[in-house]
Amino acid sequence: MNTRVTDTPPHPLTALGWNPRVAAAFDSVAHGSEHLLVPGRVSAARRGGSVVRVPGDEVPADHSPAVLKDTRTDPTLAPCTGDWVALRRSGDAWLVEAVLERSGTLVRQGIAKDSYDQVLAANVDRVLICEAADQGPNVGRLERFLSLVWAGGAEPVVAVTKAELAGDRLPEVVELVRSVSPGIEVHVVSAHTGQGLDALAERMAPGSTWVLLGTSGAGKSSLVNAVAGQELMDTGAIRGDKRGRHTTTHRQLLVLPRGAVVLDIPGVRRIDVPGEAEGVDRTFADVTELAEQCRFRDCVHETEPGCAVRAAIDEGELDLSRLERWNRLRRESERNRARGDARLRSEQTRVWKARTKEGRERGRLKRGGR
Ligand SMILES: Nc1nc2c(ncn2[C@@H]2O[C@H](COP(=O)(O)OP(=O)(O)OP(=O)(O)O)[C@@H](O)[C@H]2O)c(=O)[nH]1
Ligand SMILES: [Mg+2]
Ligand SMILES: [Zn+2]
Repeated sequence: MNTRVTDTPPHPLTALGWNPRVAAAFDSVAHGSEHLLVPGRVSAARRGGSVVRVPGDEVPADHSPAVLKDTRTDPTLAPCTGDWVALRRSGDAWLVEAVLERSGTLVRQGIAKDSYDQVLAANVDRVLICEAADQGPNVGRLERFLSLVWAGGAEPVVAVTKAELAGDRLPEVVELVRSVSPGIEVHVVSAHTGQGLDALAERMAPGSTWVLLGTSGAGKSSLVNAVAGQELMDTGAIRGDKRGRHTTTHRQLLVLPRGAVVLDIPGVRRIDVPGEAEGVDRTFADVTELAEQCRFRDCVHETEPGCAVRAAIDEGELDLSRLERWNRLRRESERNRARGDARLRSEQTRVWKARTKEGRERGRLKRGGR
């Protein structure tokens, strides 16, 4: 048998999460371009420019006119943390020429009539939802975060942070968090005492991208730094100089020594439930599973005979308040879906009108009109 093992070195962007899907997306953009393009991953993005990671370096890059034009039409197309982009050199500067197709995004739905969805992070595999042990926990908020994650196509993992601050209440807090996280991994951690950090670091495998989601002050950055520090100490590669420390606190994209990419985005205050019904349904998987066993398909789980949901409540297996929150979030999601649809329709009308106008202009020019 003629088996030849070719030892190809890893792609220089592998450490940043480069994979065949991204490679294909990049190729299709690069082939169609008149410029020489190189791939990079956005660490932090602002209105007109981004900070982009390229092999062995991090560079500031302006957004090209094409990207700015797309952004004006649809703000969700603007580069954001975690995005893969195609860059080109323009004199001394770098330009983001295109944003590559995304997978697994964390999107906050814009609810107001004239507001847009906001992409918080792109190309994410797992979202670590951080809920501080000393402030609740707020189960309603946790359910909203979970709906957002499921709707974006990533997998949620929950971290109860600042564990040591809960004191005797910790078991109760963790129990409450688990009760609203069916089938979801829950980590109990403390950046200050080091509790749970090894177990969490263990889960952050090479090649995967994680983003931390939580309110401001939940302890996201501290956790990232603690996990990174722990890992650095594990591998004995800790750097004592100031630059090493500066890196973990000021960048939003961080590569853990063991290989996972972590996006440390600013805290999120208000979460509107996404219009996709799937987000809410998966969050309440325990309730929806029960609902499937109700005698009537259109059971609203109030007074119907043979209602499996009510039966579970009567037997103390399901909390009445969780059923109420499920109903509330479903209604909200439906409302937001309708609003999103209306916004999309008005957006399409706007684009269509602009096109018609452009067409008329072109026709006029062709006819030699003024
Ligand atoms: N006692 C204790 N305090 C913590 C722990 N983790 C973080 N803190 C403190 O909580 C505060 C907020 O922590 P950050 O890590 O900045 O929170 P954040 O979630 O990144 O906040 P934003 O970046 O504003 O979204 C800081 O004062 C931390 O020192 C912990 O495990 N125990
Ligand atoms: Mg932070
Ligand atoms: Zn029912």
